[in-house]
Amino acid sequence: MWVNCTPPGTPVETATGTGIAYFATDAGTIENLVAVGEAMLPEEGKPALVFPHGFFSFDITGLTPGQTAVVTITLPDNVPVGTQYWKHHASEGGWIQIPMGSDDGDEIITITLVDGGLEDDDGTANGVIVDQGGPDIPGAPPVITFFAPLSPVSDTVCNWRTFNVTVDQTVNVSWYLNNTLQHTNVSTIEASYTLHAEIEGEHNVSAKAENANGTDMQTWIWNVTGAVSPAQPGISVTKAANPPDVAPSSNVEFTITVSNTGDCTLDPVRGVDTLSGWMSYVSSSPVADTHDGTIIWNNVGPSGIQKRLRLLLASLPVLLGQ
Ligand SMILES: [Ca+2]
Ligand SMILES: [Ca+2]
Repeated sequence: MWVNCTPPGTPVETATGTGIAYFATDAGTIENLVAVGEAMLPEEGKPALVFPHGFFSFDITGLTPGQTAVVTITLPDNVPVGTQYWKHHASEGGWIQIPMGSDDGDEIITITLVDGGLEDDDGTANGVIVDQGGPDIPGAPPVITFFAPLSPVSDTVCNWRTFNVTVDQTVNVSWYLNNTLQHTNVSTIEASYTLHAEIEGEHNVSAKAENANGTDMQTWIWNVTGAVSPAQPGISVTKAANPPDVAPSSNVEFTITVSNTGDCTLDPVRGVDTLSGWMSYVSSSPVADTHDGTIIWNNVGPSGIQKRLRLLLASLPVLLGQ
């Protein structure tokens, strides 16, 4: 007995060189069947999926207006269960997924196209269906491969805490505090987010890594405890002159010490000093902005315990009022 092993339909060599695909329709006639390389289609909005056989463009002619056609596609190789069929449909806003049948792990899939429907690129019920699309192999879902710090995390009120995740593929990472979205990092494999500990209690911090292949999530328990005493900002400023007694026409070095005496980080700190009428500015470290008799240090720096400013002033030749 002679067996015909050639699949039914119109043959076309795939754009990716994987072999011959066959397209058959249960209504009308397949025409203008060509393979389309992925690079020929717009990148914008394209799902992050693998299209091993590229894309195909064809028309189905000879339909009655509005008729439905079921196209049976025999691919060069088996495609796994979960395969999707995507097409680029400009008038529908770009990339769309259309329903696919016979998704059972072999090389044969079906797509159902309706003249004038979403699946029809000419968009009108005119007896012709225009189609351009292709099957993808679903990718593995993303996995968060690293996160820091370890959970649970403990901080006191006023502290800042940075959370990090690293993912094995490009994703969007969305950050949640107590299930409320805070921020999203777009198209990245590494993301971090810094939160300020404001409210005592047990909180949840989550990083949700998501793309077309799926999602993964890391959740931290974040215990925020109160400071030993109620958190209060505090600052003290002292100023010492050297030499302590100023002679006419001499330089005096002032050391201004700023101390953070509170519980919170102070950043930035702005120092303002007013010149005596009988002194003139020479220099300072760090450099200060001087005008109208005031000396201003912008951004003296974050808290620490102490910060020192050195200010060199010169007295006038004759001390006024003395
Ligand atoms: Ca099948
Ligand atoms: Ca049509």
